[in-house]
Amino acid sequence: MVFGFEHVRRMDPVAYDLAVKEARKQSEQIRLIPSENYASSAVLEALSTSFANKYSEGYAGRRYYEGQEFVDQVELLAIERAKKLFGAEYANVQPYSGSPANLAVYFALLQPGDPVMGLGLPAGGHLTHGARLNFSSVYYQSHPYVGREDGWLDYDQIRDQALKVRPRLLIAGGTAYPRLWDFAAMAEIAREVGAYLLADIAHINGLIIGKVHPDPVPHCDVVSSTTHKLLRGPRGGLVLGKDRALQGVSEADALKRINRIPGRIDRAIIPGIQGGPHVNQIAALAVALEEASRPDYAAYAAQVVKNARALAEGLLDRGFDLVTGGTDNHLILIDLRNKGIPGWRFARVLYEAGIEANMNSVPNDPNPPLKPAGVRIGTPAVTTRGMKEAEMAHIARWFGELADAMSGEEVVRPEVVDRVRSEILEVTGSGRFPVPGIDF
Ligand code: DSN
Repeated sequence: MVFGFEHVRRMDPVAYDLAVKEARKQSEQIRLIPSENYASSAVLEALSTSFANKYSEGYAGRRYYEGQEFVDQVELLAIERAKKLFGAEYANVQPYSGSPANLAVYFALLQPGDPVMGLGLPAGGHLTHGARLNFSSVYYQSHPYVGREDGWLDYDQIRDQALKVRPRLLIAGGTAYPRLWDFAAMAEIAREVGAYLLADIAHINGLIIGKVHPDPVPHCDVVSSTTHKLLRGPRGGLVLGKDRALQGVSEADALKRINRIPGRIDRAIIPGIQGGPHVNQIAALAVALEEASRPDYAAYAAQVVKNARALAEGLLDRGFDLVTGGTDNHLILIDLRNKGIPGWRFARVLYEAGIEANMNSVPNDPNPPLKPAGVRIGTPAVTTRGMKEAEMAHIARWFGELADAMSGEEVVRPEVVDRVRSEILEVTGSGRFPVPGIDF
């Protein structure tokens, strides 16, 4: 049965059936998409509270609608918890998700046409870091940087490019970089060229909370994030950081909040790019932040990294080629060219066997984005289920067996896919690895 869906079942059996199928799938699979996770039952319940019914444009004490006494309190609760957890001087918890959070940063700090440098999409950046067709390259001048041939970032190379481009905004962060970010090095480059520095920590938020990744807050002008992924909150976004003055503002003007980054971020979010915040999402974030402040959260974050390392070692032992040769965080990027298997096809075969991953470009990928050479995997969701190094060894074995059962795009030994699928169902159905909010 699925958490609290009784009313949906009675009112709308069709929607109920789809929700049950999705829950069953999430429970039966090995979920390795590194940006996905399982939110707790408490977070899922908070999403369903009556806060979902309320409009609340504005900020605590400055709203356009009556009836905000509890909304104000729950938003301030989420803000205070976010500030404490990340050691930040301000936080805005209203962004609908990570992309609006980044849009707000651009809107707050830049003028249209300003040059921006973020990690290129094919090199592991995000759409909002300056990708073609995204607002970040349509309305701003995007000069993406890339890593080296082997996938590692080269901070000297980024510096050389920044000295030429002179970006107004430099972005640290990505969606497919398996190593640690050197925020201090990025801050030095930003300072040298007079850029604001944004750290987008959507992928690594939980590792920072768990202190298994360097902390961006002391180094960056702004930090943006999603609130799901490793953090295990609801789908949502967050902007936080130190309370710094805007560049070029006189000492006297810097005393006014609107000449400071927090004031600009607040104004960029509403009225700049959003209307009413999703207060139920903010309430659920408050719950997730409370969960992340508990001692067991640090252990979970550390285990995510241990699991990723164990999985990487198992894959290397089976002849998989990993971008940068391994991982320091929660994700692994596999380049399947040495196996002669297209990444997009391997992702599909993994799925048929019960493993959810996603196809992904690898550095210098000769293939188009919808037929990339790589597969991206990560350990947040399996770690939330309580899996450890022993289970990572099984997963690595399944990857090896499935790759060996293929020749190019073809599955030449379909019985292997069937066997792996039943082994996975045995593990996920054993009751040893429960999924929060789902009880089959
Ligand atoms: N969609 C996210 C990911 O999968 O990395 C990025 O926003």
